[in-house]
Amino acid sequence: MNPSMELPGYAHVYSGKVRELYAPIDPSTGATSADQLLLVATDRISAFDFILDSEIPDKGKVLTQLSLWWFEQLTDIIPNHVISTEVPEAVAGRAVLVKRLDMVPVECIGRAYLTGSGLAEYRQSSSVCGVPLPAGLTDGSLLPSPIFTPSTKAPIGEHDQPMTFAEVAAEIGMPVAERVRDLTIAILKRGNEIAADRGILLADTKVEFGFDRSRPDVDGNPSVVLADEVLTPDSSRFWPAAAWQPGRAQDSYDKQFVRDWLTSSVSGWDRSSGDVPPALPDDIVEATRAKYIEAFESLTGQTFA
Ligand code: PZK
Repeated sequence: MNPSMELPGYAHVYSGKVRELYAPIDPSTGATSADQLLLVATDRISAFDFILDSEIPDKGKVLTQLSLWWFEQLTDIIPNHVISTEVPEAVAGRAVLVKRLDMVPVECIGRAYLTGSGLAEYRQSSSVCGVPLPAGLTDGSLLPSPIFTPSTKAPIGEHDQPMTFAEVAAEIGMPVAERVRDLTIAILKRGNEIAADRGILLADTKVEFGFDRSRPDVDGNPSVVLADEVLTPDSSRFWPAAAWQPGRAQDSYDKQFVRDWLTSSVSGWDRSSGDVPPALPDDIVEATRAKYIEAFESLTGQTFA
């Protein structure tokens, strides 16, 4: 897919690493909508912090359909920003028309298992984002209960910095900080309750919230709405449950073939060189596509059409 393709009736507003944001144009005034956005998931894939030259066919469709399914599984926990899946034919299945929100300026991360930057922080301080943890945890350990480990929203290319809960509260106010913390944990818990039966562990997840000014809550404040995509392999670490073994780096459900090939001698790529990774061979692309479809079908019980 073209990184930011022309979509008649829509103005391109932003390019993410693997997704694109558009705003509908009002046909009578020619103005871009102030209350709607079109979120488009491309087939781009990242690995080792690079956007690869190879795309994974249907990845954007699979992740969009998975996210829509999760939104439905979460409606008793929180309303979401989805307005419609009626979108231009060129982006059918991979785009969603959403309500434009005032985004909460914090990355809301929940962790059920310890790995990645959370593990690094734990090894330094026995805590993550100010949350104290028991001794003896290792890479891949199940945490005693899911924790909220927020971070700053850094511009593209820069790295997010961990925040304490007190820092979040100072930025967005204590009532909203408590609300997004509790929601992040509830979403991750519900996700793992559902995924557990289906061979997938959700190690951690990043969720995005926004305020809906048109929808005041019981106290008259703008209500908090779940935005972006939710519980996809791009927003969450998916681990194959059967291979889970704390004490080592876990296999990635979706990207393991990509990582193994890129770091094998046959790829000719040296991760420490700073060079961009080479294009993926067709069999790695196809095996990776099959993993995204397998995750969708295992979780939803539906066939990916
Ligand atoms: C919003 N992003 C991230 C997503 C990208 C970038 N409902 C909303 N209202 C206002 N803003 C956003 C959303 C949502 N979702 C999301 N940035 C702003 C993002 C997809 C593609 F390029």
